[in-house]
Amino acid sequence: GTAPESAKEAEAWLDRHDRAFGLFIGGSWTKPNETFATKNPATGEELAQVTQAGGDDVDAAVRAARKAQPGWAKLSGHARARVLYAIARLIQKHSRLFSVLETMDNGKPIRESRDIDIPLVARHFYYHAGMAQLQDRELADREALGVAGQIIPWNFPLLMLAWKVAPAIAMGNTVVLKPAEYTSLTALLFAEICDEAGVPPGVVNIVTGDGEVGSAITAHEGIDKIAFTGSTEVGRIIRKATAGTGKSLTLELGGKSPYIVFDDADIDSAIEGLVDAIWFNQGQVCCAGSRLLVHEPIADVFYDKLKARMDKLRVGDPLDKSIDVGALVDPVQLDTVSSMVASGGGEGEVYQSPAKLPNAGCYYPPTLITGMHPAARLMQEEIFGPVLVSTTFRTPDEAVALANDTRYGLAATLWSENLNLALDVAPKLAAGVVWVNGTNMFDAAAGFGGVRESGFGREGGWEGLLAYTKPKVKETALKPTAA
Ligand code: TXE
Repeated sequence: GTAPESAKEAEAWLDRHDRAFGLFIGGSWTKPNETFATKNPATGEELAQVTQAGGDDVDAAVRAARKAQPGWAKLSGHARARVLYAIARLIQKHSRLFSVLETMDNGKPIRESRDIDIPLVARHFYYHAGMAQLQDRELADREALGVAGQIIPWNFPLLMLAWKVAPAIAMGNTVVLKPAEYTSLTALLFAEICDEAGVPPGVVNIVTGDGEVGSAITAHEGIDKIAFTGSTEVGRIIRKATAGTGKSLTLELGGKSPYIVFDDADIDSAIEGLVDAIWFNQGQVCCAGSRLLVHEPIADVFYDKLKARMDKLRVGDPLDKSIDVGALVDPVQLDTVSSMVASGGGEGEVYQSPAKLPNAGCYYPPTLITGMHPAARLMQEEIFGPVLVSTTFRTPDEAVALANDTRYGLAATLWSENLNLALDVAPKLAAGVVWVNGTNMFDAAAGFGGVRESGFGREGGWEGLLAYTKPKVKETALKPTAA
């Protein structure tokens, strides 16, 4: 076909599966059934057919996970660690296939999937392999929760899978994971390497399909914990659905994270940071620095430089290694973004990158909207696209007030060369993570998560690990001691 050289391996993998996928349950594949198309958003072409799981499938997956759980938890931490190391190594071995497939299914630039997503996935499994061993001694008083139901979004398909699966199985849980309906392919490839890595049947189960499948997982009585990343709206539905059940819950939801630039900031670095904050992954990032707050004295200079930088962004075919901004995930998402700008952009001054967009595909130009009232709809609502909204501030107190004027609280970024100012402002920002003179810094060892309507619970690090455990029931009864 017309596939570029770099896509050949991924195309061959799809062909090997006759471009139709079943579900991965109890270590084996079901026949493709009730399938729907997953498309390449950069071209609109269908990549493969993916199964819409039914209630019975979810039930079968939960039963497989339940059956496998005691045996998996009974292994030593060291034995589980070996499996996680094997997963990490196989991710690295097949990293080219994973990155190309991710880019084809999601639309993100290959530079990002190759240099960020997939390496972070491998690191997440390496890190949690190390953590698994702690259960032999340091964490001997904690045990697995049981079966985790994990529902993930489409913006970082394999990375979100890693954030969910690695800590869960490290601690002896088994999982039923549902990828987002736009981006199931790397999760299915992951299922294949599980086998190769020696993951016992039933420890990792992958069921594909839409929100109906997600709600069947949420409602299933055989599940002990739900971990969800996605929209605040669905997070609310899941919280209600799990209320009054014994299920544990962690939610990682939307954001409208402030990006504050003080007048003494290193402006060029702050602008490079901003490119990363809002145009990385076409702005489809929960912690995107999507609300720019600029100190008034530098506002004109800053906006001019930012526009000049926007003019240089290369928008286009995500498989092209020189591309900065690729395609949005789906025509629905493109429509959401463009109608939000069409209806709300008039409240400010809109500047769009002059890049020539490809004719086909879900492309939207990098966009800056300045002079926004803090209460404007686009200043308050998550756009989840390459659209930056902005206003100015006069004092640090005003910057803090504007930054916190949101129902969300996932991340915040601030730029200043004045250490005293930075250390004064950072703790006042209501956010799960605050980055100073940098942005989008992720590490498997650092817990990530939000406050307020951005959700609760942390993923990664110590807290993320403990969220998949409970205190171990001690079998030795306490004897009353002589007074
Ligand atoms: O998310 P959904 P969508 C935001 C972003 C975006 C908007 C809509 O603003 O524009 O959400 O995106 C599953 N019970 N974010 O509609 O629906 C669904 O199948 C259980 C922010 O894609 O939340 C998918 O697997 N599960 C975000 C997952 O939930 C249900 C990332 C997420 O999809 C369900 C994604 C239900 N009732 C979107 N309904 C972030 N914070 O990173 C759907 N799902």
